[in-house]
Amino acid sequence: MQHYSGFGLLKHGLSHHENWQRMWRNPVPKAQYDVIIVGGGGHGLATAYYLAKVHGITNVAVVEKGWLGGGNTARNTTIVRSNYLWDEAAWLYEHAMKLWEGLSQDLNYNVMFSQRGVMNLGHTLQDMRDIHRRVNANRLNGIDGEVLDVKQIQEIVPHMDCSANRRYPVMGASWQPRAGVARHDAVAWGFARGADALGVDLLQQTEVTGFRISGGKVLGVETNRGFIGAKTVGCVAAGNSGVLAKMAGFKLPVESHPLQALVSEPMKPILDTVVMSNHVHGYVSQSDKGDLVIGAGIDGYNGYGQRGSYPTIEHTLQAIVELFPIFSRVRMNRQWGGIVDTTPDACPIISATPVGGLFFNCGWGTGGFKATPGSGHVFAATLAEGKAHPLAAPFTIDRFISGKLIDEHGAAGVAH
Ligand code: FAD
Ligand code: PYC
Repeated sequence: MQHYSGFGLLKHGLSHHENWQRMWRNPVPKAQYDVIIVGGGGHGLATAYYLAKVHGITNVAVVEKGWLGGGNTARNTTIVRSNYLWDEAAWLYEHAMKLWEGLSQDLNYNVMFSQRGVMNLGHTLQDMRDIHRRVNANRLNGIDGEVLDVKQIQEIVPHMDCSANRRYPVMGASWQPRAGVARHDAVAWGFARGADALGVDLLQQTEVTGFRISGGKVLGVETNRGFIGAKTVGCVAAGNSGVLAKMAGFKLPVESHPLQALVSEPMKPILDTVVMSNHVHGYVSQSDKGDLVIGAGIDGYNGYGQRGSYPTIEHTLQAIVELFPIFSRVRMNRQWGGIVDTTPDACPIISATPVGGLFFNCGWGTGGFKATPGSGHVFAATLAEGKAHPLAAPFTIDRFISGKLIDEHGAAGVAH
């Protein structure tokens, strides 16, 4: 790290940020790659990075219609946890958690992973039964988890209203100490820089408009910059996955919905953990800048607009004020939305498809940021080997035919 004197700080503060080195190249697309990744969000960039780093496959392009990390990666509220109920999901998210724990060192880029703990509140007897069950299941899988009583909750979050006379009184919570938040942009930039340094071409402003398929096998992608050939194509396009599948001639069991978030004006530090409530239905943390970062569930209708409806904003803020009456006069600064791709069992799809050489990694819905390194890691292995990584194997599209669903609606944290 560079240290500046007071004068140096002033000089750099007033400079015009000239002659900064680019973090990655701006290459012209090659005619042919070994692997094309469609979608330059965190998952796509992580996939490219691990393809190059772990599997030595460097003739790779990431094709992004906008700018790197500008989709859900830039729009999410950065909660990272691994406290899922069923073994298959818990193993996948815990794999990601272990990668998070070494990610800044691995990328040599500070992703500001802050393990400040995540609390999931219970407001009814059934909530508490579910919490006990999930924490027990987590512990059996070696994942940290505790059940907190009201007194323990108040010690961690003294400003939350835990009085017994609330409409939905807080009765307890699950608590994952290793969970927390990370800096979303830095995650995309760190993976992008790492992938570029290993030879991956990052192609921005390059939109996939179709697939060239012959004899049931993918030959490459049609784009607004022309055809680009590849032996293998991996689609990691979140809310646009259904659109891409349609281009390839099949249907995915995903629905795209708006998911909104809000940030308040910055305040002095008041909340140093993450609080989520499925039941009252809102969640809140405080960013390093001081804003309250707030969200809830999806808007109920399907759509590709990156915004959302007013009733969801009102409902979300009602929930936060129900939990934290002390925040009732805090002003909201910004609101935005992303497009999330939800599946019937609230679990992702990491899978081969009916088209040879074409794979999809999607369906992360409202909760894929936390999986970013793990998703990229197992998808890279899946693309490199041409068959599912063991941790990805339960998440193929076949489960919607066989019925072997992994229902994680309870652990999803926000409704969808
Ligand atoms: P994206 O970042 O969306 O990347 C997909 C990319 O594909 C986009 O950049 C898009 O432009 C590109 N693309 C699409 N179509 C094409 C095409 N035809 N050609 C080329 N490129 C294309 N998850 C959590 O774990 N914790 C949270 O706290 C959390 N909060 C959230 C809050 C909000 C408001 C939202 C919207 C989401 C939240 N999520 C959260 C979910 C999380 O953001 C996503 O699951 C995750 O970021 C998905 O990453 P991705 O890289 O797959 O998608
Ligand atoms: O999956 O933990 C989560 C989450 C929080 C906010 C949105 N998704």
